[in-house]
Amino acid sequence: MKKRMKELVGLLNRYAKEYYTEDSPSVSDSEYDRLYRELVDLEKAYPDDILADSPTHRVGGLVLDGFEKYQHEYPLYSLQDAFSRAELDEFDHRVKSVFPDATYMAELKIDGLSISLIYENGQLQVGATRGDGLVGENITENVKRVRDIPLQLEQPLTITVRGECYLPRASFDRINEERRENGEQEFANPRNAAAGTLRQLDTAVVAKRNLATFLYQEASPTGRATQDEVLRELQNYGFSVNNRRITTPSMNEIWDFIQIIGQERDSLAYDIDGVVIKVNSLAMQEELGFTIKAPRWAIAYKFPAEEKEAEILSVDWTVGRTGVVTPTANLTPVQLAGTTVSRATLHNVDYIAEKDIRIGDTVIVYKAGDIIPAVLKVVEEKRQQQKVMPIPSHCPSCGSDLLHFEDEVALRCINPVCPAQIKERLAHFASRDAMNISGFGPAIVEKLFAANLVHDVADIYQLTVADLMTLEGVKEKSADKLYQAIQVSKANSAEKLLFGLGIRHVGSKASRLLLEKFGDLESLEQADFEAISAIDGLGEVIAQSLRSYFAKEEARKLLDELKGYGVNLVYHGQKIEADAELSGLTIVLTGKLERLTRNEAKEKLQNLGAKVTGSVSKKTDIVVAGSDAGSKLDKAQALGIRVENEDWLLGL
Ligand code: 0OW
Repeated sequence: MKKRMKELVGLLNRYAKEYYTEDSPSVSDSEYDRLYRELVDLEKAYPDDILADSPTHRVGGLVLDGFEKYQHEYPLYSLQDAFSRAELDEFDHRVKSVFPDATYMAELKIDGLSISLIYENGQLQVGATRGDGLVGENITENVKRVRDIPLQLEQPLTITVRGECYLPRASFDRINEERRENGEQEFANPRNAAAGTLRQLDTAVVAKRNLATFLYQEASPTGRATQDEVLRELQNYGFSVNNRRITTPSMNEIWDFIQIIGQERDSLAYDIDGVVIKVNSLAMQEELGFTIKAPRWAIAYKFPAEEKEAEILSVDWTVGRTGVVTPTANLTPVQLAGTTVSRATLHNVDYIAEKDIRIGDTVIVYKAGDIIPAVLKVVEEKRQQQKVMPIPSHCPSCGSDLLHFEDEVALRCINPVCPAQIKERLAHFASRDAMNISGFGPAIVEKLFAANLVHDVADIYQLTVADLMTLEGVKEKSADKLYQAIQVSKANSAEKLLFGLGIRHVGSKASRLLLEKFGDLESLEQADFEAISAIDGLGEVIAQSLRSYFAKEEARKLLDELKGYGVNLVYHGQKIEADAELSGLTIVLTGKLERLTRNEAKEKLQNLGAKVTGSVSKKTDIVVAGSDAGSKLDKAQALGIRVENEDWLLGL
């Protein structure tokens, strides 16, 4: 029986690949279904013999109750953006000043979401989202239902690969058609639809939607010398790889390619938002290294935003969590970048004054990337007798006087108990990159606040299931789930709590750096201005903002309350000791290491307090040179910089 099952799986996978990727099925649907049913019957009769790459894994629904976190072995980086030829030339100059003979690879920038696929001995083990680049979500069950992702490779390889998962436009239109019919909210664009689908807890939904991928990177060590070879290798492994690409040393040729793609863009079967340009040689990539979030050897040219004319019908003023009051224009609906736009931001009062934007004006609206649409300028020649835009003098939420500080563009409500600000603060606290309390979105916050059940974030932890069930539309099951999500959030690592407090200028990256240094929130609360501003990557603005936040009595009280409810204030990651052996030293790695990977070496040095950079300069304290080290070693010797080898590193 096992033989017949193997035969059927082989046939069915081949036919499916022909059907989904080459659009040239060699059998009829009924023949495919007959073979498929024979396999299902055999798998029912011999469940222990079900093969790992059987197509029956790709259908049917398990309903998960959440996604586990997945710690990436190899970080996923983002890309620096370029919006002009001049910025590409700057990139070209930076690269050619280190490698005059560099050749580039230009690939389409698929507008989907990044996924990471981990295979062991040829078998798909994990599919994960990018998350913040270090920790993503484990979405393996959903990834198995993306038909062009192989469940089993031909060779028993152990590799980690990255690519973009996207929704073809045709499937996007079909799905929105369905959603329109059964009164659901339509997806704004294919990228949101792909993200929404992959984060579905009901995997049967994923199987129904025709998600697809284009792979572009091998993250695990590859024996290949260039990106071009990597793409060919990925194709040989059975992955979908996008073939619209060129390799050339000339930025002129890249620019011509970009123009051609710009013309072809609307006729592609999927959305792209630009062209990714990478140094082709992997050895050169390694030498050029990374900034804190993106490689120095790659850049994304983003196509310019599409623009349309529209009329301003009215303006809404909304209060954000820091009290900033933001103007948003309601427009006559226009089609922009594949979506219907009827609102666009006017940024702030200075922007309105500068451009003299008035209600009734015809304006140019544009949509750049995934920021919300914005009003660019007024079409002067269409102006009639519109009156100047009335600027509110009182907060639309609490009625307090609004202030417009000299050194700020924003209009601000400074009432600390302004309802709109409290609600925004609560929603931010529960958001994904903060305490990640699933189900605790703006709608729930609205109801809790209206019911006088919460006023500050600590109140969240005194809510009972009974409290939650008093909310309109909240039944026992969802009250329970929400209550559990709140309790689970107490165990978060403290950088998520710090970010959730919404202290001005303290974002999620700064929160991680601060907790790495101080280890827990109470030590941070005691830390002085100098200690904070001395942290690499932070500065005086953040230090000042933290000092003034913690100087207030209610901040101290809030921490005590949260601690009293059992909320964790301690960082779970590796704390870097202040007196660590290498603290304050700037170190550069170059050349090939025998026993450590580049990332392991970098992590070891960072955990000892060193700052690891990609290029040698006067500020460099130590260069660690492996075998056949390149120009950086020469530069270090020329500058008389201390040079160490891998043994020194291992001995730390
Ligand atoms: N969206 C894409 C794409 C691509 C990675 C390799 C290391 C850093 C960027 O088509 N073709 N190539 C890369 O190369 N990245 C892409 O997408 C990235 C992933 C995260 C941000 C960008 O969307």
